[in-house]
Amino acid sequence: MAEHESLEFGKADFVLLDNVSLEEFMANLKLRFEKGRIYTYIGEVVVSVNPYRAMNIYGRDTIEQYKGRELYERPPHLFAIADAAYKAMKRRNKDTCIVISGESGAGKTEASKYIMQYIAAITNPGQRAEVERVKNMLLKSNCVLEAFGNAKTNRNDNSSRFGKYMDINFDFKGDPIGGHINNYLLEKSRVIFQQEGERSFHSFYQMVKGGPESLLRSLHVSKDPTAFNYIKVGGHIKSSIDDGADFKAVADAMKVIGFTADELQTVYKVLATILHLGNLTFGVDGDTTLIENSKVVAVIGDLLATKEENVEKALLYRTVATGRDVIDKQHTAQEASYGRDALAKAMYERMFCWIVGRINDVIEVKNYDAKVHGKNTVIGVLDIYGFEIFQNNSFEQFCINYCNEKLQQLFIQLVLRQEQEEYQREGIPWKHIDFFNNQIIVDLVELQHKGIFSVLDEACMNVGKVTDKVFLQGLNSKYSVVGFIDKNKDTLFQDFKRLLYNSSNPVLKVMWPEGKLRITEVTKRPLTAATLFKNSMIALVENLACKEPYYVRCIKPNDVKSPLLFEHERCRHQVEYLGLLENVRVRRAGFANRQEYPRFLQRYKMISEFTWPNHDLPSEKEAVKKLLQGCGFEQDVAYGKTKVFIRTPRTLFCLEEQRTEMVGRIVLFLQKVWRGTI
Ligand code: AD9
Ligand code: MG
Repeated sequence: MAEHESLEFGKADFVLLDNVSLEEFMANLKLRFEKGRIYTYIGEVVVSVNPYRAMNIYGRDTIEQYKGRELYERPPHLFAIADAAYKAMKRRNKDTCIVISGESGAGKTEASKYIMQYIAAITNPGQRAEVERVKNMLLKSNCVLEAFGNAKTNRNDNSSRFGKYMDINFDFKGDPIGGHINNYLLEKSRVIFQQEGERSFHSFYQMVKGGPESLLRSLHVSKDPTAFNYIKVGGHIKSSIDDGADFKAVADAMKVIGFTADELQTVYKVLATILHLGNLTFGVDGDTTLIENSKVVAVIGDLLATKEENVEKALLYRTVATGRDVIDKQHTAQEASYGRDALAKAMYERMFCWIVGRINDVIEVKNYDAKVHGKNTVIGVLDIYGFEIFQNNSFEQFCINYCNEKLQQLFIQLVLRQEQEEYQREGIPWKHIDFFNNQIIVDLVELQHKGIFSVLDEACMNVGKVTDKVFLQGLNSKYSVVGFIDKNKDTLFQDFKRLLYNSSNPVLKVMWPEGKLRITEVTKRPLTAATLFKNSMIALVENLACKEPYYVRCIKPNDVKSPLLFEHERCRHQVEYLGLLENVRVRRAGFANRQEYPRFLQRYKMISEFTWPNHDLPSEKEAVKKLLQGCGFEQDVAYGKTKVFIRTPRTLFCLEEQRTEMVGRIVLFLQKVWRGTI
């Protein structure tokens, strides 16, 4: 018996529940988790519970089981949905996307990697070298992006601190020919500060722990991470990760992707510069602000390939334009510290974006001629930072959680829309189901003039007059607003940009093109961080909305990373805010199952004398009708244009049971024939 027919493991699809109640839903989720069945469907949506242990379900043999199969033919799996997205793209020439959501630590990033591995494994049967190259790059990029964009948080030892949307492009044969990565708002404040128990980005510890002696010596970096203020704030330098081994893996991956030796060196120099910046301290002597440990400045000058005095000047002075005059204004010690931190954050963020850009350079589709080869189609995979609430929540959490609300909104719209469209297309009447619509939350954040982002932007425009406190009066939320205004304004003095642009290291220079602007040419009011983020989210959602979406909804079973513990309350909460129960209801309100006529017939034709072994009816639709009438299911089904719709799961069960029985009989019969007893 197939796994999804056995009750021992619970219901493989939540639409098969006898009653759609929260209790039954939770009981099924728990039972399956405890039986090691971490995936369950809601129709075509995969619900996944993080197993927190290595599962033997991602190997080559499993891949083979799912290749080319329909969703319901095998136990629920990420591979099945990856295959569905792939088939839809290939068969119908449609762009599809796989949206992976869930809170921090729920398993999104792992899921996205398994999905990519699956797609890589089932494509390019002809072993074309160029396709193999592209696949290799796509897979290798994960390890690099995680090194620079992930960090240990109190929620997840390998938490994505940026949002990632990756397009994989396919040619007319269905083989990957390239891709493109969009990254969203890196949490750069982590470069200078981490909460208790957290770490900065992996890349720093990897270099300090795994970098060869000669490299570290040239960077003036000791092997002891506690020597650097910026990366020891969280107090937890150790993690479950082997930083030393990862250093080598990342360096190798970067080389394979095509980063040159100079580029790699520059990356290390930027990391080292940031570490040294964090150790700089400022003091005052009378009216003069000074750097207390000037040796560090010399090291930074060396690393940035610029003169020591230029570094010092950029740290202590700011060029300001007053009318037609340009003067050097000295910072206070506090301003200088602010500038130093801003520089460290900006250098890291800029390098991260540059790394993404370099990866894009090598994976981008080149010279694809649609006229010759047909449409170039796309599967998008979205893996964002999950919803998170910490002891202290700041601007970053606000943006991250807004992003999650925005995606939930898309889910609501698309799941409803898809159902409606399917029924309309197939000519079947549709009954409306209510959802909790989180549009009000999204509006609260992003609405023009009234939304929180607008209030924040307004606060930022009124330089001097409005402080974080005033902003809070207008906002009155439970977020800690400390730093909201600074983070939103995201100022980096032009002096620093010029410093980096003028470096004689060409790789560094490339990262800072705007450094060539003179102070009088600099835009006075650049777009704020919140506005940029909001715009990128709106663009992302528009992009996803025009593709055929597939969903993976990840659930985190407990807060202690245990493979055994299913914390009921924590899980219930996630089931509720992901709207999973409503999802089941929508799916059931109409028809729990639908299948195209030919497929249906192929699977069940042995249970009816009218269709076994062949039918003589004018169409497959007519044959399916005759079959279902014969079995007495007429009341429970509807006939669409291309698909048969089955209302209750029980009918499907009965069909499956009859099929199993018939298959058994047929096998027995054949055995007898072979043995010559008939
Ligand atoms: V965040 O929003 O980026 O903070 P994610 O991405 O949802 O978060 P992630 O995929 O990083 O979570 O999973 C967290 C950890 O759970 C992993 O490092 C693994 O240790 C563990 N995990 C997740 N999925 C699986 C799995 N399918 N099999 C085994 C898993 N372990
Ligand atoms: Mg992640």
